Amino acid sequence: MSTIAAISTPAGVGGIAVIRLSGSEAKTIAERFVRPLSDHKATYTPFVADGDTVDETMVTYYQAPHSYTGDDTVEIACHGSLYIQQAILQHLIAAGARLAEAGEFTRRAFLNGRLNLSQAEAVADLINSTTEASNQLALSQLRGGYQQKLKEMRQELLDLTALLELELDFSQEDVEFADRNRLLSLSENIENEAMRLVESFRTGNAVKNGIRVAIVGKPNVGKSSLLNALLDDDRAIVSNIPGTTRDTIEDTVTIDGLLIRFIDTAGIRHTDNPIEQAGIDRSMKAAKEADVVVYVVDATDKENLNNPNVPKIQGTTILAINKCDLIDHINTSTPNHIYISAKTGTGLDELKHAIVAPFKEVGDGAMLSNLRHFEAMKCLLAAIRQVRQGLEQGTPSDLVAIDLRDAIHHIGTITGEVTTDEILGTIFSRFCVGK
Ligand SMILES: Nc1nc2c(ncn2[C@@H]2O[C@H](COP(=O)(O)OP(=O)(O)OP(=O)(O)O)[C@@H](O)[C@H]2O)c(=O)[nH]1
Ligand SMILES: [Mg+2]
Repeated sequence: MSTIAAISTPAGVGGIAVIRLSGSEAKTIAERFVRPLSDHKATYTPFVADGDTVDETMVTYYQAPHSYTGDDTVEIACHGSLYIQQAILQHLIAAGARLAEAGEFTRRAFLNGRLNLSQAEAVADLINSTTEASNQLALSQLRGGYQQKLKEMRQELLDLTALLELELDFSQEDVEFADRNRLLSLSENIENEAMRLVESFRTGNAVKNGIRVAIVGKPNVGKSSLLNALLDDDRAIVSNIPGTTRDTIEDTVTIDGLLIRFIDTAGIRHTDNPIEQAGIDRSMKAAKEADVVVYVVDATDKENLNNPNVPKIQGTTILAINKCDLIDHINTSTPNHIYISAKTGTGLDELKHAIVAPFKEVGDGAMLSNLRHFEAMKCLLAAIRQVRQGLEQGTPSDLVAIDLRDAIHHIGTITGEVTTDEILGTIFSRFCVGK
């Protein structure tokens, strides 16, 4: 396998930079420039090329298979000037290494069995995670997450399918090798697990990519004031003229380790103004796409307060009764509400808590956050449902076997037992060069 090299630290000037070299010739190539290396030890050594010292470096050698990639690997820590980084890399390439492609180190780790596919994907998520919660999610996936359970289920399914297929070879005789009850209960277990994971994707995805919170309601209730208060920034224009906000305004903030994207929207009312109407259409769209809708009503507006026109959405809706500083007696029959004042700040902590609460329970790997896994999981769910129904309805075994193979294939694409170049291509293209 060819020896690859890349700068593994971010592009730019830093205190130090790390250049990684991996492949069968890694040690030989490195030792043309540095002092002899010993396994798993860092060597303080000048990096000398053509008689000139390029830099004083710290070089670590990891002998195969005990390295990140599983191949011989050398990591050269040098001073982080752009000149030094580039010079060292170019010397390594002139000496026979090849520039690594995006994700190639991790791809090799996968090919050498150092990581499974979902762990490789988790590494990409880990690198890209920006908040504590998305970091936790990636870490739990790196540790195995829901993979282990799926793997065991797949193995059992494989065994039973083999038995079922064996029966087909004896189709003249009336034999039954595969225990139908076991097969049925296994299919049910897989169906339930797949269903749970498919359902967890909305939450998992929100934790990973940010929770979309739309602030909607009638004009002038204080939506933009609330946005500004939540962001602690003068982001949106506030005025006492109803219909101030025309376009959606978004910004992000971290609450309790979760990335939250707040979306202020145009107040919803009947209007003949086409521009305002376009804004209202956007409000409805934002509400539909949101993970959480904060529906704001004005505490002084008795009618709206008791019959709030809360849009129906998939996610959670929180009713925020704003301007509570203007009333002294609070009274409403509406359930699930929080009293707030965007002006004084009353109730904002409670509101923030209500927004993040459903996303705080990041169980150990219990959540699906990867789009590829989500798509495969939906295919698995469809296939295993067919199997379950087939078994219940006494469908001929050869047809059940086809659905079983289909289900096994889809579990395999998630756990990494089944890979195609296409799958590998999509996964590793998400990495940057040097990882
Ligand atoms: N007393 C009081 N006034 C508030 C509060 N929140 C907002 N206001 C006032 O209510 C008026 C409308 O506020 P906005 O934030 O512009 O309301 P909006 O819902 O964004 O309105 P549109 O963009 O027109 O839909 C402004 O005069 C605010 O100062 C509050 O909590 N208490
Ligand atoms: Mg507004």
